[in-house]
Amino acid sequence: MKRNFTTLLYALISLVGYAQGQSTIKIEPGDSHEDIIEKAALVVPTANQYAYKKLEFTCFVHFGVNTFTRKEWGDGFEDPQVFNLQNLDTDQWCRTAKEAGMKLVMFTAKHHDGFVLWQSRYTKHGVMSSPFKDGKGDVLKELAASCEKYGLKLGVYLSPADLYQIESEKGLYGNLSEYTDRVIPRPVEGRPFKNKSTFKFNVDDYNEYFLNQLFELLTEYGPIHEVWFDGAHPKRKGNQKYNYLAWKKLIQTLAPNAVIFGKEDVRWCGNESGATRESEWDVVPFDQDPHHMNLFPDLHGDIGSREKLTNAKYLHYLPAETDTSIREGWFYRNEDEQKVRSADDVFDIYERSVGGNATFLLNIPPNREGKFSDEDVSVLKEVGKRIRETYDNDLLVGAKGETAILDANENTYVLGEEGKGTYVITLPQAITLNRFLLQEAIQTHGQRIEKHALDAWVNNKWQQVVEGTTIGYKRILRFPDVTTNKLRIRILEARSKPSLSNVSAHYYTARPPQLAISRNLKGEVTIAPKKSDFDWKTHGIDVNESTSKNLVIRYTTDGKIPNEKSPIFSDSFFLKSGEVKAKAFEKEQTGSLAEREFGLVKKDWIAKGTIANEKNSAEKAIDADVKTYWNSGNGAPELTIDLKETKTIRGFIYTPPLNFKEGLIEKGLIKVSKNGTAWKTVQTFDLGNLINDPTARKVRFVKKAKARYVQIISIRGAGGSSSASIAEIDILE
Ligand code: FUL
Repeated sequence: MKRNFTTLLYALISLVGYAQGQSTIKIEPGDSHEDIIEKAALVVPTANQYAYKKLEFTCFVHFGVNTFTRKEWGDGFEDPQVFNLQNLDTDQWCRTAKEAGMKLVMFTAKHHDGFVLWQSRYTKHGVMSSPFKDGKGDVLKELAASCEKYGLKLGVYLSPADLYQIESEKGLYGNLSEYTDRVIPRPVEGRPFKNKSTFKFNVDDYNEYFLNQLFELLTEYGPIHEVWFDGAHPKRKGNQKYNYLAWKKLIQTLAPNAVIFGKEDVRWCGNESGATRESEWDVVPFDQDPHHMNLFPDLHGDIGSREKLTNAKYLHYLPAETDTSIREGWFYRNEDEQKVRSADDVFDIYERSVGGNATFLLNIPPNREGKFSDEDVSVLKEVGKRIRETYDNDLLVGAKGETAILDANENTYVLGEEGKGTYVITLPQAITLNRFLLQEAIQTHGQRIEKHALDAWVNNKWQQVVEGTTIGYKRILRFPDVTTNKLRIRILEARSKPSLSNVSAHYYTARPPQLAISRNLKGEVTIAPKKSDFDWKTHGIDVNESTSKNLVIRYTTDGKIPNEKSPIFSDSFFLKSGEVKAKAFEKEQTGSLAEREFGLVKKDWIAKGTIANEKNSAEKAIDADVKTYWNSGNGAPELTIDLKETKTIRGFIYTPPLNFKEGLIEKGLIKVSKNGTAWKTVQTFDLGNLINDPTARKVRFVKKAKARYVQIISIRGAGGSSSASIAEIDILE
């Protein structure tokens, strides 16, 4: 009886839900696991979230004092004079973003250093005190105008962490000020607002400052479509709390179409390297009602499978955003050392993120000329071209089957049976495809499909081409070329009745694969196609088998770009130290450049340091395996390495552990010695954003040093950690 009643109730909820956009559903005491899964199938995005999902590909722009100081994280002590911007071409940013197929620009109006890039009334630490247009410039204003000109939406990143407000004498961050009723915006003489709304909140000084600035950003730069709250904090002070519920009230009133990142509208995907989940669920379990929550912890790993929903108190629609940078690091540093992702790489992330039910936010950091650099521009143009050539051309045009999924209309859909559905598509003539795109009717039915497969009619029988898990807003299946005149989609597992709204077939002209360069402990270098490019080959197909027999890999070790005359890589070779560059050549095509710098061979080195346990011993820092790491535990956070011979060294590469967040060396010191007793300090170093972006960091010495012994000492661990950890240390000759 209960079953029938609940079914009826859900049918009702579902009807009401569809009409109202039920993006959060409460779990009632007594709801069984089955009931929870049925409820999960009813959670739909809000209108703002749905519009946001449709943006698909968006542009992050990190710009500020760090662009000029060449640092990853500023410290709040920057003199505004360093922001010596002579030229600014926001039209070029927007033109490029548009050509790449991006739909929104997300701008760092204030990063963690606290320097503001608009004419704020509430601080002097920003463009108003810089040489840029004699203190009259407003980067956000110019960007907003360019966005309008190119038909792009605008988003603002306002960092809650604010080192200027932490470090400066009269800084407001964590100043222990009283919570009192305050009117937002606080009037400033001679600078009236056109927008006359006011708000009253019971907040402290820093929250008031933050709200005043949000008010400026949301009312004076045209419609804002996304507000980005970064969870990263280089430092905290005075137990400063954030009154997010007040911030939200302001945003929802002043920018009613905006989604809020890092809170209850959009979530961080969990990494900054462009990694994507195999199953990206939009319906996430919560212990409390997310609409009343102030703090939103980052979510990692599996977050939405049936198992994860078991103990939910609330089910909430919370889509993922995949953010990564086109360059190493988030801010522009230089042209020669800071590597830029290839078009192959960006296109691959595009297919995995947009085609994996996430929104792709790619960072393009403008240079000190106020422009996107040429290399970044050419990569973006190429990516845009590939997206258009591949996805603007639907090979199913003229095909017969369920009209609702072939009509490219997001409002029509087919509803399957409970947990399954099979759809056959017949083509007027044979096509060759290697991409298949599927979309669920998430607007009305939410995300339901858990497993699906694509079959092709080949040699008079159905053959499974590929199998996938979740779909959601969009899934792009990638597989080797298949030629057929009949396709079949099978929904194999779903929560409730699956509802597909759109499918299309595409052909991507394969390029030579991206390459990965590695070196073992003995110094032997291997160059091979990068595995991640061959995701689809995890379905039983071997990488090397599928790589064309015509593929030739050529490489150099002299810094030159490999060409048709460079040596062919056939077997591993020994490299004492230096840089390897490689390219794949296949028929007339040349692949993208792979490059990697190696330090001295570490085979004979000896490393010493205190340890927390045997698993994380000192030699793990020099074993040429980034998956293992040294951790000092409670002992001194320092590691001493005996290179076994005296060398002239010019820097080092620090690789932090990937999945261990203790002891990441944010500020450190390097000492050298010729005999192991008399030590000389070479220099200190500062590395930012290690917790969220635990990638290898290169530190060049200002002056070369002679050393047989090298000591790395941690002065400050990320997040206040007192130990030191190293996955790998490489010493550059
Ligand atoms: C991180 C920040 O610390 C980085 O600097 C960058 O802004 C990135 C998008 O988020 O957490």
